[in-house]
Amino acid sequence: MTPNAVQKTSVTMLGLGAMGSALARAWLAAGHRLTVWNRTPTRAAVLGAEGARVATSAAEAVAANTLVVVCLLDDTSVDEAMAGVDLAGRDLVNLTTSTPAQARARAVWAHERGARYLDGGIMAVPPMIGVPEAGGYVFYSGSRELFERHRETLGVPVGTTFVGEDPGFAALYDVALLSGMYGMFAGVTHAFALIRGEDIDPAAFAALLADWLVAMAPAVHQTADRLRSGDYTTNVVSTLAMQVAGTPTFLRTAEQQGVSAELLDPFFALMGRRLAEGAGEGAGEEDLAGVVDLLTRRTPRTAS
Ligand code: FVH
Repeated sequence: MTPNAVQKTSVTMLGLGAMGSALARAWLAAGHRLTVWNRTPTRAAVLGAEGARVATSAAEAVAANTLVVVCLLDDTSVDEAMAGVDLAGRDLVNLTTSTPAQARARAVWAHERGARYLDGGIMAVPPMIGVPEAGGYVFYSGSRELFERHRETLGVPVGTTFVGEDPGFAALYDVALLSGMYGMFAGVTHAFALIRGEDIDPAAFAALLADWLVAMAPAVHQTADRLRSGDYTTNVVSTLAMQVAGTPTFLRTAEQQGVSAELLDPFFALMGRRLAEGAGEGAGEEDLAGVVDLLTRRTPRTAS
């Protein structure tokens, strides 16, 4: 290190699964001093051979550095790994996938133990870590001051996006984006099932399907505009009435192809209900934005 070089922040990493190991390697590669701990020691030994200091317990790893990053399987494993560990004065950054309620409870839990807290939701898979051009990032929420203090260090493995001081927001954004992804995967699964038994090249079909999904992606922004303005009917191109009228064609096609419609049925049922219940309010002239409100009204909030 040159005399004027600023010492890079030392990091403690708890959890060396696929994601934790990728994060750890990125900090090591960038020249951060790293202390690691993993429940199964062999995984930590691999990182030790690459230059990390290996702690023999979570408590020892947490004691080593102020900045402690946690990336474990789930919220229960965080409880188990951190049981009895002294967190006083630590800056705890929890990248374990959680529900918003779990993240909020974890923030309270950390504060009660004298730690500052940031929650994170990772929008990347391990091969995207340390590869800026891959476009991965982590949603952060909780203490903005803590985020700003560690923004540079947290940005080493993957991009950072702060989404608010509510510690549950990173988890909420994470789960919301992944829910959109699963909806897309459900449609893709059904589409491939429809052509599965035919003399159609899946690769050629995939090119058409991928292009179609990209062409439809701007509908996400149109939905946002409608939810913001409350105007669900201006400039509607494909009305709900027209789309509901078309659903039997989709269901009959599935039947003719010997494909279960169980992925389509729930969404079609919601579309039909919005049309029926909102008939007096002109729901037939809407597109699909009204279904968002239908879901919101009918889904109870749960505690965790
Ligand atoms: N991998 C992915 O594609 C996704 C991408 C988006 C974000 N997720 C979330 O990241 C968290 C960690 O995921 P991971 O891929 O590292 O998961 P695993 O490779 O299965 O490693 C799990 C680690 O958790 C440790 N662990 C599990 N239970 C306990 C426990 N009771 N006490 C202490 N540690 C525990 C496990 O240890 P070991 O099995 O090696 O002993 C691993 O270190 C996760 O929230 C994803 O949703 C990843």
